Amino acid sequence: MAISILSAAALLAATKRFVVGPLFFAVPFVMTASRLLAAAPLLAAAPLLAAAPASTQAADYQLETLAEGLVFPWCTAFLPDGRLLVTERGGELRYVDSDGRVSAPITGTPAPYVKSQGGLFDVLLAPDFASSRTIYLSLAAGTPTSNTTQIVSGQLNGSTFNNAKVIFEVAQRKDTPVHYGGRIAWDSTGHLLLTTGDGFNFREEAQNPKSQMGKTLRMTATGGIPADQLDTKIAGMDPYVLSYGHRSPQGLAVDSATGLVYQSEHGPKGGDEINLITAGNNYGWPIVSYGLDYSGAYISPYTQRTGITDPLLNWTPSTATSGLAVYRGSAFTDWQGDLLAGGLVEKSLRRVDMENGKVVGQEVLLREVDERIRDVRIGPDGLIYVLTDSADGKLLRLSPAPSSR
Ligand SMILES: [Ca+2]
Repeated sequence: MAISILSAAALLAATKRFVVGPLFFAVPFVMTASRLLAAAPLLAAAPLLAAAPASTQAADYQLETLAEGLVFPWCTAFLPDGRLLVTERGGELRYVDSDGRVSAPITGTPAPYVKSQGGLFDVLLAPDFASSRTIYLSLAAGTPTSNTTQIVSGQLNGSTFNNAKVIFEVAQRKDTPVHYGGRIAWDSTGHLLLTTGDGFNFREEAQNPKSQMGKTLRMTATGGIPADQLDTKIAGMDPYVLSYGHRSPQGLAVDSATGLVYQSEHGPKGGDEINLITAGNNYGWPIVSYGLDYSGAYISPYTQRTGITDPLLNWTPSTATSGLAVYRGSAFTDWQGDLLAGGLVEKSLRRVDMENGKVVGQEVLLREVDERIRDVRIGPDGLIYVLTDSADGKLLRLSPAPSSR
């Protein structure tokens, strides 16, 4: 693949999510009546496309700070003994116990490439963790001029991580420290899913069938090609690819009740998306985007095109969506099947009200916390766990307010 040098200005733009500029068309697109009509069903389904937040019902939940002093925490996972694992982007993996005590770093974990958005990302337990002690870590790996997204497996034994093994890495390497993807999850068939980004400077790779960048990838627990890999119906498609046309996906969640796979990704300036992932589908980037420029005009004239799957919803302006969960649990009885999505820039947790596979409303939570939200997970107790994104990052827990129980 072509390697280009990312300028300091572009890096700043990538990091701070400033305007990226026109994708294909120098002349700003003006929304026409016909396009407005075409967009109407989506607008109706996603009433919060405008900047005004929906009602915040903080009284419905109570908030506890379980732990603080985490340095840019990225992901949390639940251990069978009641403790949690937390990754920090700088490369540390730690335990948090039920009293909120944060352990020293677990030793033996792989050293990520730490720069800008790069570092240690997700931690995921093997389904047989109780006997195998196997966990999976996703991370940025490599050097400033040649880096990629990796998955490393190993065994967690007390304060050490043993038998570290790279089971998969994105084949294409790049020279940018951004847009790694890096979310991992088990699908309903026991295969491993990985989101990958477009590397910011390589957005055409998201449409390149031979590239693993800008995709959702599906693999076996040891990083192989699944025997039942679904036919993507595209000649020459990389055999790991489940879906393509993604930009910077930082949320991935599998509904434990239905097996449906949801993914969230950052748009350029606006156009953040939640997608329902179907094998073989093209999600559009960079051919279509709901992203806008500062004038409010469309960057691309295309928000929809034949053969491209629409997002379930898009957020314009961007929330800078990060972390995604499907609520299944006994604590919030009215929220079954709803999506929860963190927002870094919006400093929010969005609850997306789902009914029969459709978005019927949204609620903006946690604005009172005034923190960038990096990750959201549902605990085995049905409570909602959230990580804030800062040098003094917090692990928060939401439970129903006593009055709403
Ligand atoms: Ca899209």
